[in-house]
Amino acid sequence: MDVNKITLGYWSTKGLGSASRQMIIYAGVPLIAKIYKVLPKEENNQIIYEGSSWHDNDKIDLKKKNSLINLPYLKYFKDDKEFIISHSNTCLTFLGKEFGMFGETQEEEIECEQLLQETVDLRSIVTRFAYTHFNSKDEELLAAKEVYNTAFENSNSGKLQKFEHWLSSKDKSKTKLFLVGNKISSPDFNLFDTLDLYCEFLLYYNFVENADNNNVFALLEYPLISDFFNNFKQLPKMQKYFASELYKLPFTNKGAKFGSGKSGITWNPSIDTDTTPDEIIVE
Ligand SMILES: N[C@@H](CCC(=O)N[C@@H](CS)C(=O)NCC(=O)O)C(=O)O
Repeated sequence: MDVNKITLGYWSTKGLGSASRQMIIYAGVPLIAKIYKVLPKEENNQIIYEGSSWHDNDKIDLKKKNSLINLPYLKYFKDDKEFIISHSNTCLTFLGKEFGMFGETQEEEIECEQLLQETVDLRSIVTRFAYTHFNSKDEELLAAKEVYNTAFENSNSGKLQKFEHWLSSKDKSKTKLFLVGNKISSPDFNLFDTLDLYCEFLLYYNFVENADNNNVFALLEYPLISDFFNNFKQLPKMQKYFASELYKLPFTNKGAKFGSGKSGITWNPSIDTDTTPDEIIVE
C-alpha cells in the first residue's frame, strides 16, 4: 500500500476499533492508534461517563471533513490527498482492498461483505447484553444464559453455527483456517475479535466446565471455529498486536456492565484508573 502510516481513532477499548487496528499491524503499516477516554461524572447521585475528549475535540474538526464522522475512524494520506473514513465495516473493507485482503474474485469479495455483516450480528448479541444494567444478579445471569443460547445454539437459529457450517462447506482442497478462499481477509479479523470477546464472556460466566482460552469452542462442539480461533492466535504477523498495549484494552467501554474492567468484570471508577496513553504507536 502506498501509505506510510494510518491513524485509527477509537475509545480506550477494543470495541469496534479492534479489528481495524489488528489489520493495520498485520499488514506491517505503521499504526497511530489515537485513543479517546470517557470520564466518570456524577449526575443525580449516579456515575455516568462523558466522552468530551472526543465529542468536544477532534470530532469537531473531523466532522468538517466528513459529516458522518464516528468512532472508529481512519485517517491517512495517499498521493497527497487526505482520506477520513468512518463506520467499522467500511474501515475494514477499505483496509482489506488496500492490503489485498478482501478476496481474489468478485464472488469472494461478496463473501467478505456478507461475512462482515454476519459478524456484526454475532457481536451485537453480546454487546447489547454488556451495556445493560440489571436489577439483580439473577436477572443478569438469566440474560447471560439467553445470550449463550442465541449465540451458541446448534440449530438453524443459532448464530455461531452459521460460521461453523460456512467453514465446513468450503472447498475441501482449500484450508479451512480462513473464511474466504485460502488466505486471510477482513472478516477473519472481525470474527477473531468477536470470538475473543465471546471467550471472555464464556469464561467469566463459567458456561463451559473445564474451559480455557484454547478449548472453549471445541468443548462447545464447534471444532472448525476452534481451529480457526487457535490458528489465528498463532499467526506470526498477529504477534505484534498480541504483544502491544492494544490487546490489553478492555472489550467494552466504562459504562458497560460486562467487559469494561479486567477479564470481564465491571469497571469500578473508585478503584480503577485508565492509564491508556492518548496515542499508541505500533511500527
Ligand atoms: N455503525 C457504526 C457505529 C459507531 C458507533 O456507534 N460508535 C460509538 C462507539 S462503538 C461511538 O461512541 N461513537 C462516537 C460518536 O458518536 O461520535 C460503526 O460500525 O462504526
